[in-house]
Amino acid sequence: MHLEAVLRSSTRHAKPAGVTLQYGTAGFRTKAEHLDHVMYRMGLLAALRSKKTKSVIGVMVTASHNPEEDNGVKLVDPMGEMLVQEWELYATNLVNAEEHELQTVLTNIIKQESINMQDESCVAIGRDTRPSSENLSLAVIDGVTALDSKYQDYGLVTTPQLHYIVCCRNTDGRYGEPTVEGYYQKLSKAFSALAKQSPDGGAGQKCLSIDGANGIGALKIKEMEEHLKSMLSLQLFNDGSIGKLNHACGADYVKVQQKPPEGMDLKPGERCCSFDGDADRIVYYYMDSDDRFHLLDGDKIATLISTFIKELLVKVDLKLNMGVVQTAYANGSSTRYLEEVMKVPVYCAKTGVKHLHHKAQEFDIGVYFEANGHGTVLFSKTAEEQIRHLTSAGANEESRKAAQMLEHVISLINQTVGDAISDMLVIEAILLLKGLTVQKWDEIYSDLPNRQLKVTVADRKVIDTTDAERRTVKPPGLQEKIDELVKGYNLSRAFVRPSGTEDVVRVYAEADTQDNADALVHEVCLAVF
Ligand code: 16G
Ligand code: ZN
Repeated sequence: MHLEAVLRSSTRHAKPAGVTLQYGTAGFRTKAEHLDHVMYRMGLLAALRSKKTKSVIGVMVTASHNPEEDNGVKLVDPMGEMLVQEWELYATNLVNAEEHELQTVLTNIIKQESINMQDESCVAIGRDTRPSSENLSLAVIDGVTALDSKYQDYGLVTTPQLHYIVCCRNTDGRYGEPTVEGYYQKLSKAFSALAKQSPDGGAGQKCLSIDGANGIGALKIKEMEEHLKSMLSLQLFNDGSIGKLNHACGADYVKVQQKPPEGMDLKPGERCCSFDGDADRIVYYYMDSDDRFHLLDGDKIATLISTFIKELLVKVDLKLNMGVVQTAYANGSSTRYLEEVMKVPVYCAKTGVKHLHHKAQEFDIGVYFEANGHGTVLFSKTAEEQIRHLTSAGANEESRKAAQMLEHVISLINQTVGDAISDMLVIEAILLLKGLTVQKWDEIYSDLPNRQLKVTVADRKVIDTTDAERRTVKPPGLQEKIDELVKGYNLSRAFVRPSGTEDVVRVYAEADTQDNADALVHEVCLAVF
């Protein structure tokens, strides 16, 4: 075993004694200056995971929508999915081991997983545009090479691009070419094929304004745009040239604040969208002629996409089951619309992509979106095969055409993880094909007014939840209090949950009016103290 080399290099990435972190919902996340040892050790763990799975493993350096001063790291498993849960525990143990314990913790993982250290390994590394990301990714590389593992540094990529690349590398190119260029080609080809089917070939569609959150998404959408040629007219704001990453902009800001980002010139009726800091989330919005802001969040996106797919499924006459997965944050109106009007089964999962992704895998076609704009569509092997078969063997022209459209949607959607660029292209294609304006899309159903706040408490772990985070079981009496408060309003709902990424408790409420939603959320906040 080469652990001597590991320990030697570790002195260059020494862990400050006493610091502890947890591999949370989206990996490790904290102030960038506390992450050097974490990166080094995640490099080690990625190499071990690669040996164990005999596959390429991804390491993404990013803190997504969090402030520019923060950073973080997450591992990507062979098929481009999130790291399996059992290894999250190894990650936490490895990162929290003091220097003198490092060897023991590593040896334990190797033993427990029966890893053959002679096996080959390879790690794919990507990073966002944060000033700290480059050095932190070098620390990852030090960890990877300390275990004699191979690596490929993909440099500046969006999180979903790295997930895509990892999946391609492990499926012999069946998912696509494992490069950023291959990603652009796959997506632009599929988008073009869909756009061509629209009544006027897309000529009538107005320009889309994009808020790039001053991050990696802005950089990459410029590259994507070159591949899209004139098929889609885009105008980019917050491209990183002046503004600070995620500062008063980006998908999270727009969703939580329920207002447009700064740095964007919004004209009434214009279709706009915001990416988050690593481009795995997207939300749409527009201003109406009365200067009122309208948000089309992950729930509206899920509704648009699942309705479109369901209509195509009817045309191809395939009995594939489709389900939509949401979280507790899903607007009550969206759930009602999907279940009652669309007759699509809806499931609620815990917050965090891995939970939604996992649930969505149970269906032939699983559509999952968090209200915050993270989501995608998963097609089972059976679904893909049946659809492909019908592209040539469909009963009639209409069915063949619908099957072809579904096939292009399969190519256009990033099935490994939510992807702002890919989701944007799917949405734009649907709007084109259906001849929908953003206003018409918005009118499909009306959101219940809602508000979310965060409360800082001494220990967020005193709150424990059940029923996909919709009810609390601890501390005693809290749920009864919330139930009582909710009763005071119409069409109301509220829940509290400990954040998985910050040291806070999140509180969400919805009700018939914005005033009532605001009043309810404040009352529930007080009950949490
Ligand atoms: C992470 C999750 C996101 C979730 C958010 C909730 C991934 C890739 N990202 O950003 O899906 O909505 O955490 O944060 O899983 P919270 O627990 O702090 O509310
Ligand atoms: Zn993100």
